[in-house]
Amino acid sequence: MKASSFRRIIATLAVAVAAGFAGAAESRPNLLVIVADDLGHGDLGCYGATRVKTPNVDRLAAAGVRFTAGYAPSSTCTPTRYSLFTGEYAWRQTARPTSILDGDAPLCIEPGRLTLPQALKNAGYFTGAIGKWHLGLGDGRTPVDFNGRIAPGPREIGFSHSHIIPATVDRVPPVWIENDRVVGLDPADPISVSYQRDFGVEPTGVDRPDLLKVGADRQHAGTIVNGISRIGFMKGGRAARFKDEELTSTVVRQSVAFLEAHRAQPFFLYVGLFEPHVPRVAEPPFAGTSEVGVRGDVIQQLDWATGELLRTLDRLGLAENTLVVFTSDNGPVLFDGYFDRSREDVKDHRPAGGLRGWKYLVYEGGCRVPLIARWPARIRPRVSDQMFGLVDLYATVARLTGAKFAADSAPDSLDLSPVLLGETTADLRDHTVLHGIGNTLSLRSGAWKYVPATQSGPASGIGSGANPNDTRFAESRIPAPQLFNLRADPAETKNVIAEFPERAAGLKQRLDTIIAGPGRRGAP
Ligand code: NG6
Ligand code: CA
Repeated sequence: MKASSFRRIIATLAVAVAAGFAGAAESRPNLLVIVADDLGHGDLGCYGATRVKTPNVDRLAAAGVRFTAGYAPSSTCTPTRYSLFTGEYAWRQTARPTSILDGDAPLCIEPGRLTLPQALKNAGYFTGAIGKWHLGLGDGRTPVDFNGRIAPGPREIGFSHSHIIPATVDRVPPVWIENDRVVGLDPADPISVSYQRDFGVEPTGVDRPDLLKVGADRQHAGTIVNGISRIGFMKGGRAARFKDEELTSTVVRQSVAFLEAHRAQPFFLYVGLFEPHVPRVAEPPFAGTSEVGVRGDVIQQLDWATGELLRTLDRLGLAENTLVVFTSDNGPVLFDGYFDRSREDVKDHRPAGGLRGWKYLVYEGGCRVPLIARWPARIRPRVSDQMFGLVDLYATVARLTGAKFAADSAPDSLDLSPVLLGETTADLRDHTVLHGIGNTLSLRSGAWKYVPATQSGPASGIGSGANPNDTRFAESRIPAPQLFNLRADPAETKNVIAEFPERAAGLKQRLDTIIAGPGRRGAP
């Protein structure tokens, strides 16, 4: 062997050994997971948007891996976030409802379960959840007591610290909960909540539309808080009610404080941003700043919030070894109950980036979401077309952090760390199941997508009070099965099932097997 080759081998070994040591000791990354709400595949500059400016998220993407085939396992919030934290498809779990939850619904993740936050906590991480929760609170045996201790909640599934809103901004009660207590509650003015009946003491969108900042449909015409009628009814808790115009600043302030407080130990911070979900209310500096109306304004606000978190990591010297994941819980929607002109103002901006369908649906527009991961220490900047599911974050992070979890505790989660780190160009996830309202499921496998017919329509899963005949949900009724070739037809325009009946039958069988199976780490 020539001396130069020998030297090269020795040098390579030295690098490998050094990397091995780093892997064992200080390379355990911090984890910051930012989940936007209803942000579409085409809503960011780095995914092609031009009328909405998102320089901060774009910079994040340029310094990390940007996935073009990132998937939310469901086209609505609760089931997606359930999967993110458990590594299990939400539809597998039938003991607890995981459809779009109301503000007084019970916790949908079993307390004590080895969730992603719990596994990281066990591994010595400080864990926090800030912003949108929407996974339920309380045990369901007694109604949630918003005036007392609210448990089980984030803490019982592994978050040491939390500062959350219970469900969606458009649902009562519009309050912050820190750990297990409503923030700023006056005991002399207790909160009552009902999704069935109006207490008759506070104005609603039905009887006092003159008080509204923005008009709403019947489902969103419950109790008026801060000039916005919500889903559901409440009374009391006046001092604790949030102002929509301050929500994002609060998330930023709380998140910055969390990062400052826990900079010295490994941490996992989950940040649930509210934009661009309804009701869309821009904080004053962002109002009127985009070319496409209020929905664009609040996306630009979300970009600012993301930038503040990234700047904090820089300031604290944490950026290099923090894995930042930025994504969305489901696809976009323009009209979702409030007449805020998002539909009228959209111009040629394409929230779903040209994909078919929207939030609520099993088509690509409902589930394919922006997904960006930055970890300067280990991830090489690039764009990846490999599939990556939000359900895979659990096993992937467990591998990267050394957190222990039992395989059966995250049955649908694949360790995609080689994909994340760019060590392979193979599609380690070669299929994914997608869930929509009405408990519809579809299967993407390689280039193909199979969409079964639905029997029932969207009777379940849209939350209380929703009108199943709403045109938004029309496409969730699928009269005959469909097959698409996403490589040739990414927008799912051409049902080719008549040309490829055997392929469709194969996919149907595979979907049935996955549904029937217990879920495994790996393909069934
Ligand atoms: C729906 C609401 C919608 C939104 C959604 C949850 C109606 C008609 N629509 O039921 O406004 O709150 O639930 O969105 O009630 S999600 O992103 O949290 O899943
Ligand atoms: Ca959502």
